[in-house]
Amino acid sequence: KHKFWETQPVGQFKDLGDSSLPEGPIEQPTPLSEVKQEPYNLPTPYEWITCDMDSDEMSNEVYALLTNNYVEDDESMFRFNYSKEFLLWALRPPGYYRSWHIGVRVKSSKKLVAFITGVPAKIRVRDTVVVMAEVNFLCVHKKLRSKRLAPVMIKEVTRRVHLENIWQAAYTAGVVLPTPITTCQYWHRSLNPKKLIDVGFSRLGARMTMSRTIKLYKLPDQTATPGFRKMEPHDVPAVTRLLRNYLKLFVVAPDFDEDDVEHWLLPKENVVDSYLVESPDTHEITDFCSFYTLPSSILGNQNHSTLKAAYSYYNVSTKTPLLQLMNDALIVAKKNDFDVFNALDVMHNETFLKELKFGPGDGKLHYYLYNYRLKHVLRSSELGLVLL
Ligand code: YNC
Ligand code: MG
Repeated sequence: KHKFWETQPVGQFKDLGDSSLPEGPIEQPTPLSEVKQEPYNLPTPYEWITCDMDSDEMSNEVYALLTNNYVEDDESMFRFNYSKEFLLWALRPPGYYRSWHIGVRVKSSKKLVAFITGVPAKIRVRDTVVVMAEVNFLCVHKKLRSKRLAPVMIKEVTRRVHLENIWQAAYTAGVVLPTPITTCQYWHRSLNPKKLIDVGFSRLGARMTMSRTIKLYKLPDQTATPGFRKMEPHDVPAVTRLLRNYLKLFVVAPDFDEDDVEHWLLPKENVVDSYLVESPDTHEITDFCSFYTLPSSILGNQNHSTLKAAYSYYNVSTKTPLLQLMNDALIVAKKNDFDVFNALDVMHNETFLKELKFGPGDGKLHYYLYNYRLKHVLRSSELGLVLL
């Protein structure tokens, strides 16, 4: 059934429930001299390139490939439209490798037709911190689908990850592959219900009118929590402490240091937003919330071309109830003109989703580890990792 994935060091379906298998790496590292030194072979019309994302021309080509060919919903109504600034942020974290930004071009025309990326990350699994690659943005041009290009792309990124002496990876996909460490669901909170209904993202509920729906999702103009404000550069040490302490609660979570927090969580216009609560009395940083900006192109609608979506990222509550903190996040997202606020049912998100009028989406998101076995499938609430 999975001709490629059956050959890879990943949890296999037949081993599900076999708790005699040990937790940890499936294959041991080999000496770097034994890692294949040449790229994998591509069909003759194509060639590998390393994408220099610092080059405006290159990042524009990547942006165009993904805008036209990346992930769509099952009914092809929406397609992710990661912005160029977002891609530059996602692909150049601390310690990134240029060699992990991999393109495939048509030799004759130089047209970019496929892409895959990795970025390094320290991910803790129970008590063990493992340096991994986070693999993302796998994309094959629509006209080249089902030709088994994806397995070659995956083998090539794996080779280049191995060359850096890194042997594990984390990734997510909407499709079921061998074998998810957990399966999550997206929930959606309408901020602009009229537009969401007009473009077919959501439907009027039974016995609901448009005006009742608009009233249902109305939010206050001002946040409720005293001391709620945007994160600033001087907050990096306090936010790092808060987040590191919180992420201990989960079985799989990133091991963020201050450089990671500065990169991934300091607000970046139209890319990532972070807010925190600074106690008006003690000036202590007690709570934190964040979301990233990922618009979707609306395919074939006369009136609207993009859906502006916020995606819940990392949230920590120690003093402010999580429900109130996230309601404040919804308020600032609405103020900043987002149409919808999305969240996975990871970490403690289940404690606010229903109460804050999020509705369950269709479609699941499966999380995977490469070359690392877990004894049991996790509950989504045991996962402390959000990938982009
Ligand atoms: C997928 N999303 O099962 P089998 S997510 C992984 N992730 O193999 P072909 C996938 N594998 O089942 P197509 C996959 N989708 O026979 C399909 N596959 O063993 C597997 N879509 O290849 C599939 N982006 O080339 C099958 O399929 C084999 O032409 C079939 O290409 C697939 O970024 C794709 O959804 C996804 O652009 C490129 O459909 C194409 O259909 C496409 O014949 C729209 O491939 C965009 C899209 C995927 C977003 C993502 C995470 C990717 C993770 C890849 C795995 C990384 C492993 C770790 C590597 C480093 C290891 C170290 C150390
Ligand atoms: Mg293909």
